[in-house]
Amino acid sequence: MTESPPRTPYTTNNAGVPVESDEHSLTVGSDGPILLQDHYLIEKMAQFNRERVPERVVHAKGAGAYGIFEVINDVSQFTRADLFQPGRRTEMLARFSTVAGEQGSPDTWRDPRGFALKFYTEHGNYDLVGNNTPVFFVRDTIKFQDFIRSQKRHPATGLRSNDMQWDFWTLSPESAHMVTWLMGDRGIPKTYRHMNGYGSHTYMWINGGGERFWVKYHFKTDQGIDFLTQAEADELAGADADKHRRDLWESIESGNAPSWTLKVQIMPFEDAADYRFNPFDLTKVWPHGDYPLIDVGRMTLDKNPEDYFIHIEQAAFEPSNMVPGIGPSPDKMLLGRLFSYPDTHRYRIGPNYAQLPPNRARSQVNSYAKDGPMRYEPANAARPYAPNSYGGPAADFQQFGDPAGWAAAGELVREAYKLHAEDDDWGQPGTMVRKVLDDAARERLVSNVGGHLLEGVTKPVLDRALEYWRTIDKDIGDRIAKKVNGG
Ligand code: HDE
Repeated sequence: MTESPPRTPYTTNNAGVPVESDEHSLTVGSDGPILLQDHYLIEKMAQFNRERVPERVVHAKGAGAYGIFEVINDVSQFTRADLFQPGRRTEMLARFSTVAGEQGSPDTWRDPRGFALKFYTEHGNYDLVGNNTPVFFVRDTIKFQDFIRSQKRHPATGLRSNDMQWDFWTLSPESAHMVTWLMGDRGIPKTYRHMNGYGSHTYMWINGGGERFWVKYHFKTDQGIDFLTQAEADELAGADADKHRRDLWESIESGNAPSWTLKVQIMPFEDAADYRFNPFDLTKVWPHGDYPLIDVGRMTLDKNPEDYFIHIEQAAFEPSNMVPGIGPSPDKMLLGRLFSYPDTHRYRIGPNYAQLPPNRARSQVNSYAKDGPMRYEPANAARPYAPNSYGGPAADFQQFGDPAGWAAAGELVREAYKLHAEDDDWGQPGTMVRKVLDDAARERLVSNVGGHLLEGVTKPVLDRALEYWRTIDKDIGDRIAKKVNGG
């Protein structure tokens, strides 16, 4: 054998055994048959065939980065959550995404954007899994799966269908507020850096004295809101399908770290019952005049993932990860999500997903979980059961327990929420169109909706869609009808 020094690094197989060639299969003679004993060739092919995990059933296309959250204002009167205490800096992970598009779909399709955050706090991971909109299309979990299917591909053609989308939306009037957001400028952010993030749901904060408050989260982009017109987005969808992922990566890589300022709205616990809107209805916002924004902190994303698949494709966000000082609310959508996310992670990336690098808590994990595929951290208890007399972990309600939530009573029913004084499906979208949008934004809304309806939306759906918009705002509805009817 030649005495040349060993190459470093040298190629090995998955077991660390040096391989003999990166380029030639083992054969009988240079032109002969390939041999079954070519273990490395077989390993390469078998591994390749198993490289995919199922993509997320929604929010499949996205981008993410690590960063830091730092408190800038004392809100400890409202919550004892560790990450929101004065002076705290907490490492975090963020993932932004579209909703309906598959993994290879364009970043610039019109769609809400996911705004998923994981904070590695002293008391475990706190996950706030929101969108770039403060509201959502439906208000009961049981309709979510139907909603998503109406946004994806027609079962016969395998094509997306505007007719399916408007058929669902016009038969679900609660969608009007979110559809107004979606079809306006916020439906296609210029980049992930130029959009706000919202917790959307109402959550509960609990302070050190056990007092409860209702809270809504607003992450205001420090880059300023900016959007793409439909024409710009259509052009980019062809020119660069990964535009938003590229922008986030390159801005962080060049040291231009994007940041967002977290503000919250706080509602006293007792206000909820008689508030003019149902404060737990995810299709409604709390007007800022009723509950003004309060500064909390700043999140800055300054570190790109070393490996996209490990850190972003396998990232597992779950609204059920709530730490002491933070709890759920009676929002039917939130309560459904508390089940769904861990369920989807167990299916998509396995029962031990919490041990993967992006999901591993940075604080001590003393759970009694053990075994299961791909487990590699030992259960950290001498005995795999509680209670035990061998010093195993024991729950400490005294230190970490929060009030159990809220009072509930009544017969078991399947009904819509009881209406509050100003609850209806058209008031808030109408206010948005008339008071929040300016003339130019209204014009773009008319153009976006008209253009969307002209692509394959047919009677009776088309007639319902025009009525839907006239009910939101008569003038806007008439202008859309004029555009659709060739006016
Ligand atoms: Fe999701 N959602 N969702 N969603 N969602 C998922 O979990 C679900 C909803 C959101 O970057 C899934 O990991 C239900 C609202 C984001 O990894 C799934 C309901 C909001 C992401 C799921 C909703 C969101 C998801 C699929 C109705 C904003 C991507 C993949 C009650 C407040 C997170 C996954 C990431 C992902 C369930 C509605 C945001 C299927 C049942 C409302 C940002 O579990």
